[in-house]
Amino acid sequence: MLIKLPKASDSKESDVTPESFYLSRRALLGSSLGGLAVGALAPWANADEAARYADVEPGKAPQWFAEKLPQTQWQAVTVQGEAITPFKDATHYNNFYEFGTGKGDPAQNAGGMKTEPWSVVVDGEVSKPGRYALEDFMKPYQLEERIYRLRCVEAWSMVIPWIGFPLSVLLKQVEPTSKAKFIRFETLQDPKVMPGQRSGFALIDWPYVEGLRLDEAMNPLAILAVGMYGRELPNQNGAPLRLVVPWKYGFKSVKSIVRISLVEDQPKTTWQGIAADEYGFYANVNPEVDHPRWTQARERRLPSGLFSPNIRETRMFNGYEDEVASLYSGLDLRKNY
Ligand SMILES: Nc1nc2c(c(=O)[nH]1)N[C@H]1C(S)=C(S)[C@@H](COP(=O)(O)O)O[C@H]1N2
Ligand SMILES: [Mo]
Repeated sequence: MLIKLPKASDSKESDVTPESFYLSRRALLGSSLGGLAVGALAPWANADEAARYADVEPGKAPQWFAEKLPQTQWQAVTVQGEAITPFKDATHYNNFYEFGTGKGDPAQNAGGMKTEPWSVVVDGEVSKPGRYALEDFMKPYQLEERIYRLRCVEAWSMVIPWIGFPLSVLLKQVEPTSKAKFIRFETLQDPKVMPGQRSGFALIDWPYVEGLRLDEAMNPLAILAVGMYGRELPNQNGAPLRLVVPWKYGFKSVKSIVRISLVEDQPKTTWQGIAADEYGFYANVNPEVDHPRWTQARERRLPSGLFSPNIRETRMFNGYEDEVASLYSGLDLRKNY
């Protein structure tokens, strides 16, 4: 199923500048995918690219993922003329407070989180609630690659090739009742493996919770991701299942999900609990509404250094205005930040 998206995010394969490419790496590392033949290689994955984009570390994909990957629809959505962030940056500059507050902490500490077996609960206002082993949960879904901008509220950004499926497909399947108005997500809570949950970091009331309005969740850009860079998600990026909503600040894209609930009332989210005047429920990327302590008009695109800070103008809805602006017609985006 190819989702038809208008101009801004619809593009030709040649529009993506694959700075640090990964697909061809899969050709070299077929064995890392459980010895299965890797099909559906993009036509531009030639030997030159294989040499240039060799920075993706292979992972240990669970069987269900290795079996699904060859049927993935590659580049179902891309960005135009912007380089994909190198794998190393996307996996070593993270926010995942369960594993510490430093950008390098998740890469260092998340290895101990066991993602197999994993179960997901779907409950609340749905006709078909359930508790699923992840491999069963994933059975109905066809994987797609979505290359999206990720804009953190801290004014840095990346371009990440996710692998996942539209949240709307899950929603249609579980059949929200007429009372369901919002969707609420919960991250794993396990102080044994998550040092951030046992340290005195009492600012956060665990587990990490995020939510969307139901119509936002139904937007074709909202996905649940299980992979990135042609492989499964690394733990520090929210394995084995995370949300990705590219038009919102990164903190909405909750990681390592164990529970998905359809609810009547707007969920109380983690960042609202920390500082409601700084982090709102909507959290739409908006260059015209500054954070109380810094401007949101610009962002540092990673990789970014002292001598090449790589500053860009931040775009309304992170560049996805054509696709999502209609969700907010009549809503005061200054009040509903
Ligand atoms: N459970 C959980 N999810 C989370 C976070 C977190 O601390 N805990 N951080 C959020 C923030 S602030 C950002 S910017 C993104 C970062 O995703 P990435 O590390 O995969 O780039 O994850 C979001 N999801
Ligand atoms: Mo963030």
